[in-house]
Amino acid sequence: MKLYYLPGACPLASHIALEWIGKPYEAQAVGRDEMKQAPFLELNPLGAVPVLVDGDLVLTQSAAILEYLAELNPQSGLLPDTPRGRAEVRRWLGLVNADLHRTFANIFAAGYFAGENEEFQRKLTETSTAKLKQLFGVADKQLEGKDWIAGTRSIADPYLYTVLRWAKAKKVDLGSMKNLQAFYDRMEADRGVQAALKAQGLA
Ligand SMILES: N[C@@H](CCC(=O)N[C@@H](CS)C(=O)NCC(=O)O)C(=O)O
Repeated sequence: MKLYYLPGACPLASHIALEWIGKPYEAQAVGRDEMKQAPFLELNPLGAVPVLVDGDLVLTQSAAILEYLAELNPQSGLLPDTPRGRAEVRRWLGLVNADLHRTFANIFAAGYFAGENEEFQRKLTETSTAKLKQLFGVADKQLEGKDWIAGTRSIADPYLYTVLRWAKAKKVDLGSMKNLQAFYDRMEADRGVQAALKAQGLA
């Protein structure tokens, strides 16, 4: 099984999940230019990571990869065994993948979405930052009295950690969100998280 990644980008979530699962895997860094050219485009026509290759399966999309890894490895406990438990995990995975990650894209690629006009870019970054704070606020509230976003450790946690790293890099002020800060600190202290960060050259 092989995971293609760009250091610090969204595949970090799958990388941490692979560490938590504890079975052998390969991780292959891909450069930004390499992603937009053959042969990588044959793996993912969108020219993006993550890509997970498992035998003849070439899987893209973080949420699909994370669920696949969890379902292949039920002993990991990363996806609960009840419909309600799985729905909870998917709810928080959805918040991270479809809302937080998507909103960060506006900031990372402001020039792409807002065009050359710097004022449009500034406005897009400002409104997206405000939206991120609202979304992180929901996660912070959910974490009150909990160690993990869905109640038990799941595939949603490494993805939440990954976007929290982006919040720090982009100086999104989450200073008042104590539960998220405690979650971030717990994840930083985790051996699997440390191993994935080290493998990506981030620690
Ligand atoms: N919806 C996809 C998004 C994948 C994505 O945006 N990947 C980013 C890294 S976080 C990427 O490869 N960006 C390179 C680019 O689009 O040029 C997912 O959830 O996996």
